[in-house]
Amino acid sequence: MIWSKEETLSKSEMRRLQTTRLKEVVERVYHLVPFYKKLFDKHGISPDSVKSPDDLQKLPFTKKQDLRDNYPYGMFAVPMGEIVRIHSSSGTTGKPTVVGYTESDMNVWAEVMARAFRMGGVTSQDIMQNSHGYGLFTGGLGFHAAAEKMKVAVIPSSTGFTSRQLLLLKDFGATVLTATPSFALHLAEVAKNEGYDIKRDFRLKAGFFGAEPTSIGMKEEIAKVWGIEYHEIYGMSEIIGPGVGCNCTHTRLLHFQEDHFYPEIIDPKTLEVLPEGERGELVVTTLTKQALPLIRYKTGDITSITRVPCKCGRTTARIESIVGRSDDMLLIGGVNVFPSQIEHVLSTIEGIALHYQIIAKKKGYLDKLEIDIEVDESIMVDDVAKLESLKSTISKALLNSLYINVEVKLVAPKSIERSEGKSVRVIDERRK
Ligand code: DLL
Repeated sequence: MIWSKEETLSKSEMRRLQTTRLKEVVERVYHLVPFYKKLFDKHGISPDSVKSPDDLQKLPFTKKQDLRDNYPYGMFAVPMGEIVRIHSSSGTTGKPTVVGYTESDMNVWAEVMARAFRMGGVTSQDIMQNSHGYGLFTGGLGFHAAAEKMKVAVIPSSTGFTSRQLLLLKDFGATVLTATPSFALHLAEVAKNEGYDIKRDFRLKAGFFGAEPTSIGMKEEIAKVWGIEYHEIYGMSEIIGPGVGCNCTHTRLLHFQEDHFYPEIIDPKTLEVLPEGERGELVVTTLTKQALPLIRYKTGDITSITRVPCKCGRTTARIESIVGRSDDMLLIGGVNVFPSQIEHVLSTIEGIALHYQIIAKKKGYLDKLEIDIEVDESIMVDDVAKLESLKSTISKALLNSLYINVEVKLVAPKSIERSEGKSVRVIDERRK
């Protein structure tokens, strides 16, 4: 079941639509957003020199810092009277990034989310428990508004209150769960501890998870414990929120809603556009956004793109799951390490739980990586020989796959703090 005809356009039809929309957005930003007028003038670019997506490469990038410099509303292209919703993302430093939506933007958002829901077979017969945080984070209200528009009964349970969430999940009979992957795993863990029989007590058939890089192992674990079809959903507030990409049942790659968001993959160092299939930083130009149109927005997310058609019949470009953020990447003694690579290795090892914390430190002049990992409850914490052998297995597996020595510390079950929203897996003590 495919939600809209734009998902099945031929390459030339898609290109024509993107070209028309691109020309419009470039004109709009030049005339309506002083930041873009100044930027284009500085680079000697006139809006009418952009005639197709091939010309995008002439245009400069927009960075998160530009939004911060124009805090809060300086990048908006419409008067406040047309804004119907404001969200923001907290970021790690300084001021939040503020994003706004017109009514038309809200419709686009609901449309791309509806496409995603349809990829997971969601219909108006479903009941969706939305365990994303409600508030400035786009996860809560983004899922909520789209579900309502599709006439899906939505339970706005938000995050936290895990025992109560489980009670609702069971008694209200949700068939679809949406949450961050780490919260979905935490819910399953608490369900087991509280004596629920997951297969018998719950009616879930599918789940939509995203907002944080997640290894294949962790996705499989979530699908298995809940007995559901796992759908990954991608997005970011600046582009619209969740719904920019999602995988259908035929692929792990995420269908990218390229009639609304034009994707490019660039080399994060040289900033050159990379050929299809090569991994680099995702850059997005919004093609239909009214309130906050962005030209060549550097997302910081590392992925690759393919235009090979999918078996499901959708023709949209697909991206691989986000490997990590370029600013999340740890440089350990000159070796690039993404937390998701570490998680992938951990997910292949028996005897540990997927709850861990990565700590980067300096020892003298050298970088050191430490990982604290919870042992599985089945392991006796006083079985020293077993623990030593487990530690050695983990260190060897990490060395083989990442080419770095990692100091592994096994910690007691449930000793690492659980997250209700996006998990913080990495502490980089070198930044202090
Ligand atoms: O996280 C929107 C969202 C909500 C997506 C719920 C999916 C589900 P922000 O808070 O602005 O928006 O954070 C955006 O989160 O640049 C990525 O680094 C990361 N991210 C989002 N989806 C994924 C994903 C929401 N599927 C930032 N895999 C993005 C990995 C993701 N990382």
